[in-house]
Amino acid sequence: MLKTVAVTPFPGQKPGTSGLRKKVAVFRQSHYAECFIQAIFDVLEGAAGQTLVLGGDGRFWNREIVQTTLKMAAANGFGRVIVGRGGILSTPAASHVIRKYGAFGGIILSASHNPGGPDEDFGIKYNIGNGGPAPERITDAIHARTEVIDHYRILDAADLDIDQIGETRLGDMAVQIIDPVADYADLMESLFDFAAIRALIAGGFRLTFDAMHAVTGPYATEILERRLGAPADTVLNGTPLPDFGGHHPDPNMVHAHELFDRMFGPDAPDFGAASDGDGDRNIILGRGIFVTPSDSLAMLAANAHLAPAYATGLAGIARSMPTSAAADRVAEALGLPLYETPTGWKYFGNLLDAGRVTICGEESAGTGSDHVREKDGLWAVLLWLNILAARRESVAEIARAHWERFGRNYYARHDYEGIDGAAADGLIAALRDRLPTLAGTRVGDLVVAAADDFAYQDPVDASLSRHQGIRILFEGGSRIVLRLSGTGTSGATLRVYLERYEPVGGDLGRATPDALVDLIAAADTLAEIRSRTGRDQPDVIT
Ligand code: VG1
Ligand code: CO
Repeated sequence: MLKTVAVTPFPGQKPGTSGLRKKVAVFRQSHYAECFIQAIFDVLEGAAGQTLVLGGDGRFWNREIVQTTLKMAAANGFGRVIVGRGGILSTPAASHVIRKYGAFGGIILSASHNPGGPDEDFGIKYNIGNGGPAPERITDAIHARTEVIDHYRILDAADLDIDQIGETRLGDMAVQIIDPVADYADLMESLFDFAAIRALIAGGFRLTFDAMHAVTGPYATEILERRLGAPADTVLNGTPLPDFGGHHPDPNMVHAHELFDRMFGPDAPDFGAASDGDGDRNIILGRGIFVTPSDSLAMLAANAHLAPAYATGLAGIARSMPTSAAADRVAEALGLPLYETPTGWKYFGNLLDAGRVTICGEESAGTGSDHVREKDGLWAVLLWLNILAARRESVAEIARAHWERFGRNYYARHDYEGIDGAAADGLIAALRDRLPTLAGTRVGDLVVAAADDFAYQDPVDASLSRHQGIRILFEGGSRIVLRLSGTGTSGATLRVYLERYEPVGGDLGRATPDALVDLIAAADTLAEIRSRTGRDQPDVIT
C-alpha cells in the first residue's frame, strides 16, 4: 500500500564533499533519512520505470536504510532496484554496477573513512548514470529541495530478504539482489595482467592488505587470495563489521598503524596496502617505505602503460588542487594535459566522460581511472602489483628511480580536527581578506610569490566552483594550501597542505618533516593557526 507521509523540513541536509554525512543519532530521527531520499528522488528527471543501484559499506544503520530506500523507490515509480547482497557494495563496485547495468543512478550508503556504530557516522550519497558522484548542480538542487519538502512517499510493506541472490518484487518494482563482488572482480581481471601478478606471488613475493574491518574484505579476499593465489592470511581484518571493530576505517599512519609497524618492522613483506570504509581509498607501502598518495598518483601515471588496460597510453591526468604537483611533472614529460580540480571526486566526472583524462588522484589516498567514476582502492593496489610484476623491482627502487627522473615533491597534510566552527571560519576569512597583499611577504627564508582563493571552471560544462581553498605559493615552487573539510560531522576540520619541490640533483632522500620544517612554521605565521584554533599541533599528519 502506498503511503504519503507529511513532514516538516530538517535544517542542514546539505551534501558535503561526498554526500550527506551526519551522526547516526541524527539519521535515526523519524523521517530524517526519508526526507533526504525523497529530495533526491524529487530532483531526478525521467527516473520513472528506470533502474536504481543500491548498496553501502555495511556500517551500522546500513541495513535499515536499504529497506527504507527500497520501499521509497517502489513508491516513487522506479522499475527496478539492483541491490548488493546484504546491502553491501563498495563505492567503486557501485559505480561499476551502475555503468554495467545501464542504471539511471545509484544510492550509496556510506560515511567512508569516518567511524561507524550507533554513536558514530552514517551517510547517503547519490550517484548519476555515469557511475560518478552527482555534480554540484544536482547536490545543490537536492539541498534546496530538502528545505521545502513537505511529504514523502513510501510503500507500506514488510522488509525484504536482501541476503539471497535472486529477483523478487516490491509492489510494481523488481528487486534484484546481486553478488556484490563478482562484477567488480571481473572488471579488475579485465584491466590487469593477472597471470603476471599470479606468477610474481607464486615466486615468493609477499604482500599484505588491511581491509580495516570495512567493505573491501570480501573484495580483497576474492581477488588477492582466490584469483591471484596469495596465501590465505594476506587479507587482514577481512570481515566487515558494523562498527569497523571500533576503529576509524581511515588508512593512514594513525589509524592503520599496525600495517605501518609491519611494513617498517623486521621481516616486512614486499608490499602492503590498506583501504577505507567504502573501498575507494588506498595507501601503498613497500618494505620500509610509505608512498604518499600524491607520489603514488605520479608513479602510477608514469608506469600505467605496463598494465594491459593502459598499454596504449593515457589521454591525460587530473589531480585535485591540494594534491602535490608530482603528477604534473609526469604529464609534462609524457606530453599529456594535466587538470587541477577542486577537492572531491565529483569534479573528475566530466573530464573522464569527455575522454580528456584517464587517471585521476587526490592527496587523500584516492586514485582511480576511467574504468569507473569513483576513486578505487583495490584498483590502485592491482595497478601497483601489475607494475611490480612487470618491472621486478621493489617499491623503494621504483620510488627512488622516479624521484631521480622527475625530482621529488616533499608533501604532508596536517589536520586540526574538531575545532570550533567559528574559529575555523574566522581563520579562513582573515586569510582571504589578506590575499591581495600577501605577495612579496617574507616569512623566514620564504617569500610569497602569489596567493589566491582557488576557483575552478569546468572545461566541459563551464560550471564555476569558487572558494575551493586558499593557496599560498612561494618563490622556488613551495606551497601551502588551507581549506576546511566537507566530510566531518563534529566541529570543523582545518586541513593544511604543505609541499616543497626538490629538483633532480637535489637532496631526494630527506625525511619529510625535515624537508617541510620552514613551511610548517610559515603556515602558522601566515594563518595564525595556534592562536586562532588553540592547538599547538595537528591531530593527524598524513
Ligand atoms: C575528504 C578528502 C577528499 C575526498 C573526500 C571524500 O574531503 O580531503 O579528497 O574526496 O574526503 O573521500 P574533505 O572535504 O573532508 O577534505 V571518501 O573516501 O570520504 O568518499
Ligand atoms: Co571512501
